[in-house]
Amino acid sequence: MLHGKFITLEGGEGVGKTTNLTFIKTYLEAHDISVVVTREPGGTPLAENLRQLLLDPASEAISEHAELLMIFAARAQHLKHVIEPALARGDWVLSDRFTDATYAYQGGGRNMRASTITALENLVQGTLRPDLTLLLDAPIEIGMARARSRSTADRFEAEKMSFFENVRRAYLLQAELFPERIKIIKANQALVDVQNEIISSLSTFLR
Ligand code: T5A
Repeated sequence: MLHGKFITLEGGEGVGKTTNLTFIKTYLEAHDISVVVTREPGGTPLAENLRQLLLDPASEAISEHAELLMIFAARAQHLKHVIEPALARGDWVLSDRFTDATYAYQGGGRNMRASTITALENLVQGTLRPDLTLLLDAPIEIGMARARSRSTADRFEAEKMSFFENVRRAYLLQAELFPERIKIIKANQALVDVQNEIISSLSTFLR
């Protein structure tokens, strides 16, 4: 039995996921909720090693299937060693990205079939899905400019703008398919306004 709630934060490059993670944790803790903050790809030593390989622009050309399987291999470790034990304890889990990112990047960006991703999702996750997903959405130029002002491009950030347009479209499609779970937050506004929208979604969820 999983007693905690599973919240994921999603969106394209530089939309403010990492910035808002601490804010959400603090908000939940103020409501007496114990929160485990984590991220994908990553969250365990093995999964963080896979993350490094996936993001390193110096990695050999990674085939689309290899990329997809590395992401789900990292996710399988993350679920078994971090997410499921935390939820079983009754903690809430707050993850910077999860499987919606796979539908967006590998599905939208790399044009892989949704049915292939769904098959791996069912294999690795069983019936586990996030309880709430906050999708930070902004025009891609805004997110890319923010991401580039902060660090050099990783293997994904080095993709063409059309890749990120497809990623954004695929995220918005996920939100259309799962309107009860995925709440869109407008990320192209001042941080305080972004955070007010986040609070509004969280307080509805808590009720
Ligand atoms: N990936 C991941 C897949 O392909 N498939 C998968 O299944 C998964 C799980 C992971 C990469 O892996 C890929 C997708 C990714 O390319 P990542 O580091 O998790 O990489 O993702 P990034 O999007 O690259 O993370 P970033 O840190 O670049 O973006 P964030 O976290 O969205 O943005 P953040 O919070 O760091 O903010 C960026 C800058 O903008 C400022 C911040 O201060 C910061 O400087 N900022 C704002 N400025 C003005 N107004 C606001 N409202 C602002 N909000 C933030």
